[in-house]
Formats: sequence, C-alpha cells, structure tokens
Amino acid sequence: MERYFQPEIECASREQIRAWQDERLVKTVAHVYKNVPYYRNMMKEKGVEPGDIQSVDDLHKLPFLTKDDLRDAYPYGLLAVPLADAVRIQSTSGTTGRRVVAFYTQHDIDLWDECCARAIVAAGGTKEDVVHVCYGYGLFTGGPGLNGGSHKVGSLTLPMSSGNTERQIQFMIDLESTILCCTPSYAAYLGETVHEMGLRDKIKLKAGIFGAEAWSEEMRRDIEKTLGIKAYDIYGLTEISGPGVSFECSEQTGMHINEDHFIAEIINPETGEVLPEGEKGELVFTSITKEAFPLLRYRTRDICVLTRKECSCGRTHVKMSKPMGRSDDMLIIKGVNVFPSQIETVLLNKGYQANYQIIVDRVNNSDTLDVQVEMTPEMFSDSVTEVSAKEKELVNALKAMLGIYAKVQLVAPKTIARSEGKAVRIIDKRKLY
Ligand code: DLL
Repeated sequence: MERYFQPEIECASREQIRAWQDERLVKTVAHVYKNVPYYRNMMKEKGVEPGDIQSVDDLHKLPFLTKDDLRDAYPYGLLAVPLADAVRIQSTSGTTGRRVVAFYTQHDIDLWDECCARAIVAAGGTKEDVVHVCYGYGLFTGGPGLNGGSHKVGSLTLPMSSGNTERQIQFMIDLESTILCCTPSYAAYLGETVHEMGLRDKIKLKAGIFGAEAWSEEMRRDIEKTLGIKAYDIYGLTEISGPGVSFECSEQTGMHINEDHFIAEIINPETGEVLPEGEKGELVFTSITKEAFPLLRYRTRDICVLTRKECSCGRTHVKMSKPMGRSDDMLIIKGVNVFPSQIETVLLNKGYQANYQIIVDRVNNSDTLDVQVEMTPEMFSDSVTEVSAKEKELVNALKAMLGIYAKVQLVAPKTIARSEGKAVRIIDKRKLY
C-alpha cells in the first residue's frame, strides 16, 4: 500500500495546488521586489511590477534567472532576508568560476526536510527504518538534505557521508541499514564491493534513493539486482534547495515535483518560449515558499518532459521525466547532438556496467569521440580477436543510436576510477582550445 508523508498535500486536488501556487507566487514576488535590489532592477528592466503578477498565468512576464546571475550576485546579492535570519548556506560543486551559494532560514530548512521526508516515505521508509546516508555532507546538499528528511520521518539516521567503502559496508551490516541514500554510481560501486567481499547475504537493504547525477533505466535494473533492492530516483539542485525538489513513487515512471513549493515550466532553451505539457525542453523552477533565497524562473539547464497524467500512487503533483541531459552538457560532436545518457543506454544494454569514460577531442579540425568501457570480470578475455569483436559490436550499436562513429576501447575490469560522489564521465578536451 502506498504511504505518504503529507497525504493532504501530496494528494491534494489540482485546484487546491493551483490555489496554493497563485497565492504563494504573488507573495514571493512582492517579497523579492521589496528585499532584493538585484531582482527589483531585473524586473524594472523588463517593465514588470509586482502588481502585474496576479497568478501562475502571469509567470511568463517575469525575467529568467540563470547561474550567471547567481555568480554576479555572489555572495549576498540575492539574499532576501536580513543576515540575522539566515542560519545556513550550502553550495554547488562547480569547478569553474565563482561558486554558487544558497541561503536558508530555519523555516526553509524545515520545508526542505519535509520534501526529503516525502521522498523517503515514497520509497517505503518509516520510523522503523535505518537510513544510511552516504551522500557527501558539508557544502553539498545531498547529505544534509536526506539526513534532515530521515529525521522528519523518525528513522534511525546514519550520517556516513561519502568514502571509506569497507566501513560503509561494515556499518550497513552491523546496524542493518534498510534504506541507502547515495549517488547511483556509488550505489553501483558499493554493490560491486559487497559481492566481491562475499557479503551479499548479510545486507538487509530494501530500498535506495539515488540521485544528483543522470542514470539510466538499465543502470537502475543493475543496481536493483546487485543489491536486491528497489531503487528510487530523487532530483534537486542546490539553487532550489537541494534533493527533494522531486522524487519517485512506487510507479517509477518519473518524479513528482513538490508543487506546493516549486512551480515548474518547460521552455525551449534557445528561444525561452514556454512549451506545452509533454514537450521536451529545459526545466525552469520558481520557488514559492522560500524566505532566504527564493528564485524566480531559474533555468536549470536540465532537459526533460513534464506530465500531469494520473499516477497510480495517488499523488497529484506533476511528474518530470528523468533528466535526459543538460542543455549545457549536451555534446555537439561533428554537428550532432549527443547526450551521454544515450551512450550509457547502449553500453548497459550490451551487458556492460556504468564504468566508462567519454573523451571528446578535436584533431585536424574534426571532432573525435572515444568511449572507454570496462569489461566485466565475466567477459574479460586475453584474446585480441575476441576483444576486438566486442569493440566492433559496440561501435555498431553506438552508430545506430547516435548516428556518428565512436571509437571504442575495452579496458580491463577495475581500471576506470570509481567515484564516491558524482561520477566524472565526460572529458571534453576541445574546451582547452
Ligand atoms: O545534486 C542535489 C541532489 C543531491 C539531488 C542528492 C539528488 C540527490 P547540485 O550539486 O546543485 O545538487 O546539482 C544539481 O545535478 O541540475 C542535475 O543536472 C543533476 N541532478 C540532480 N539530481 C538528478 C537526477 C544536487 N536524479 C544538478 N537525475 C541538476 C539526473 C540529476 N540529474
């Protein structure tokens, strides 16, 4: 039977959700216009005043906000409450340019924790569970978010943070962890290690809540099989609070966006035009309950599709598909759009695991695409003929999926570095030019 953390909200009528959104949007716009000069200027530039925004129908009148704005306004330029009311910051893991920081009041943290609690309960979590959190703690939102959610549910929470895989497994066995929270790539690595150590029978996990990076359905099936669990997706981004912006239910066909806190739109990333439900485009969020750091029409760069089709779980909040890539991570190779997720799908369909690296380069003014893939121990072979036949098979499958040639190199098991957080799978050397 499906369980909910806040049934009256998660299963509210569409009219009720819309009424909350209308009221909260108007309030949030007035709040930022009054308290954040950066917003006031942006709105003035676009000729919009708070009075022009009466309901969600007027959302399109507001300007978009991008990561560049957040960098421009770093560190305090978008803070919407007095410093005395803010109690926490979190930050993105961005490697280039200025970091992006997000602020929280205590009330913001309480609401964020509730969003994560909804995700844990949707994955079957109760007070009886032992929730093992190995997302990173600290500036990254993964650890603190799921930790807070687990506390709200009343589960015993293991704040493991990332790293030290053998210790993770020891605690998992000793404390009988039942719900695992980490990136899907780390879940796959944990699964692999548990098997190698011959400890599969000692693990009591029943579910996993995995997100923070893209992962395919094939990878889900692999993890579910290796760890003997049901694996749920969870999505979020630091700017809009962290994990728990949306989460999967038992149907596992997309993630319910917590629409009482966030309004979602899909736009054409090139023109900014708002697209109708069901069309693929860039996801844009407006947070409508935040005090310290409310963002209006924030462009996530994540590409996905929204659907309001009825869900068998009983939740009424809109669902987003798994992100299919990012408008800024999409590789354009020889003029062809390539999403890393397409490559992953081919590899996993052919029996490989998600241990691979994509290297893009430019040689003599022409793009090259190299895919290095680890063989599994079962398929590992010393025979050059066998390996090159396997490589050829992958080259053909990738050509069929992408429409372009990719050079494939099969490498020995365990030669591609494992990640404890978000996996780094794409190396685009062209950026160095
Ligand atoms: O990754 C928050 C998070 C932590 C989500 C733990 C889920 C679990 P950032 O580091 O700011 O925040 O990165 C946000 O990661 O815009 C997406 O591109 C990507 N992302 C997050 N969740 C998913 C997911 C956290 N389930 C960026 N599937 C987002 C695919 C995801 N991509």
